[in-house]
Amino acid sequence: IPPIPAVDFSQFGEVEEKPMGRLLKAGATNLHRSWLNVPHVTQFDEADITELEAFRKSMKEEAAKQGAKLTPLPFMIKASAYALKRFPQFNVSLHPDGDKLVWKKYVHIGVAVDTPDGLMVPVLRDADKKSVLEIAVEFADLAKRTLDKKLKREEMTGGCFTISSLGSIGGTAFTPIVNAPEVAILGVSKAQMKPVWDGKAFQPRLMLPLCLSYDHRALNGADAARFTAFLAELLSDIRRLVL
Ligand code: CAO
Repeated sequence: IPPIPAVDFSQFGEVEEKPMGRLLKAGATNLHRSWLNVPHVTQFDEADITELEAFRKSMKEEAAKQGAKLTPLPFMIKASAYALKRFPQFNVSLHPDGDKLVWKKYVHIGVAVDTPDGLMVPVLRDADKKSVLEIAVEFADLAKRTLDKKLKREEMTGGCFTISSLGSIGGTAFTPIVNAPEVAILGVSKAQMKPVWDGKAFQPRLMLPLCLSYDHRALNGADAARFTAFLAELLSDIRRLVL
């Protein structure tokens, strides 16, 4: 790869050099490695979360009493775990020998957390076996300890699939980088009220943008379209999660 030439920026104006922190450097290495190794494609979809949002708001106080912050995220973790069980081809890693896929029988979900020192990805274990409330309580604790720099090493390893939610900040879509050796990552942008045609009239519906980047060596576009459409269906009617 042709290197980016060094530039003396001070010739253009005042500058200051500051060392990159350890976390920022480690993140840069991981992202660069994934970007160079993984042929990325991103599949976009939208979930109608109008009903989910009404339910979430009605449960927020009750969840808070148990120490959980009931944002859309715990529902997305649960729905992703459910979708990974339905589409196990998303719960694999390519074996380094290039001849095999490693199929995982467990469902551990990583969530990107923005910290002042850089990005960290705590891993919530066995998300398929936990309720949304249990996930919300556990993730609140994981996120707090991530920000307090109190995560244990084993709490940052073993992820099968990652969720990167920028929904509380904004944006309509983005293309997350796969957290290799995982083969897919779900990016979530900000839910927006949109006019949706119901066959007779436009209805105001709260639409959540989903952006699924995947490793095209392990998965194809049809897999990704099915997986994302299934996730959207689950989030549109979360009663499906108990089926
Ligand atoms: N659409 C609309 N609103 C959303 C939303 C979405 N997709 N997701 C969250 N919100 C709302 C929440 O409901 C909450 O509002 P209420 O208090 O009214 O319920 C508000 O935004 C703030 O949410 P939050 O940020 O406190 O909590 P979260 O569960 O959404 O996210 C965490 C937690 C840790 C994922 C987040 O703090 C974070 O770090 N995000 C950044 C991740 C990141 O940097 N990814 C990029 C990686 S690639 O460089």
